[in-house]
Amino acid sequence: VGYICDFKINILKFTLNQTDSQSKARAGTMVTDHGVIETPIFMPVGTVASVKSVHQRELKEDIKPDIILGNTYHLFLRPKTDILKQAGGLHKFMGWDSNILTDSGGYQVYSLSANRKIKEEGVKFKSHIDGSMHMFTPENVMEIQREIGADIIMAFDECTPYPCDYNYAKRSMHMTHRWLDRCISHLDKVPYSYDYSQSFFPIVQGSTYKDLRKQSAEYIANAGAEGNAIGGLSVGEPAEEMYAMAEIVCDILPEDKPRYLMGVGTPINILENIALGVDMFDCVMPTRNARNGMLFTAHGTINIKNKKWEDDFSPVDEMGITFVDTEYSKAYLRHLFAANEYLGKQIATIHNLGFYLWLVREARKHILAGDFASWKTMMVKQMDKRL
Ligand code: PRF
Repeated sequence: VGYICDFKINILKFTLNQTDSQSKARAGTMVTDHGVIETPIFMPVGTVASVKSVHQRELKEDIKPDIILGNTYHLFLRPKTDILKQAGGLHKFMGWDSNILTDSGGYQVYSLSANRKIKEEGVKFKSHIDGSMHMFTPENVMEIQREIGADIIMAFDECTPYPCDYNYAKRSMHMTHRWLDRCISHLDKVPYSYDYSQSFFPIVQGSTYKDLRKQSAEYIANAGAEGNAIGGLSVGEPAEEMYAMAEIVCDILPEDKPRYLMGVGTPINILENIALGVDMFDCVMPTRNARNGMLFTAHGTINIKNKKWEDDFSPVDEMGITFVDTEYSKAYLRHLFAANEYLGKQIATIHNLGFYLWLVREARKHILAGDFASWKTMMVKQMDKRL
């Protein structure tokens, strides 16, 4: 009693508000030093300190995600860690004062860089920007993520490709586990770079093998981290296999910690995985597909470049989740894409992110109301269409 505490709290607070009785869906609340995150949540991807084609103001006021994602791999190469440090961290650099999570580079280094060499020590890789050579290790990736300064930072892992033979998947999983131990022991030695705390999430691997997934989930659960992630899925395997793996893993990961399924997915994938007990998602799909003219709606997907929209003056989306849905017509948006105007990509991105955030907020409402399972079944059927 009477202590004046001027340091920030070093634990991610996660409260389960409701668990669904007819599925394994959960509604929760996380609290970090940058605010509250209501789950289930979708995190828009802001790879290079920018959610592509959306102003931070539109993100904050119209799309309203409680958290966005950045990538260690990209930020390390450009603008480089030193610039982020001089700026006072990623939040200040990009003008985003809400939550940020950074991925560790444990995926981007495999998908983007040429000539990568994976060894026990770490991964040597060639920059996709200027061809320069670099090395990521569990230790330096923890240091880099401290300096970038996200609220949630990720373990350094190897995301196996699909398909992946059993022996490779097993060896890789064990290496990811050894890398996790190195991440954890190194984190203890590296203080926070800024005046707020960071939470650390380890990542389950194990490809599409049930026994490996179980083993990995047990190992990761044992680490006792503040939240846990599932990696190595949505890499080309059939959706049913992804769901089967997510279910095995969710059943083992601790109930009282948030669960993050990395790089997933379509609106349908998200609802199905929420039903299995996943709380957090990220994916480039709403932003990347928007830039190609693909819109997600509650009634299916639209290719706005299609000639059929040429003289359709109805609103972009009758639901009107964000301002772009009601202020512009499909014909106008189609015209912007036909003319290759920047504004087309901006409108489509705001629409798609608005829809994804609406979807997870609706899921939460239905979990709290107790009718999530039937709502999910209805929505999955309704969204599985091309308009
Ligand atoms: N590991 C990391 N990031 C990721 C993945 C992973 O396995 C995936 C897999 N879908 C997306 N992002 N570190």
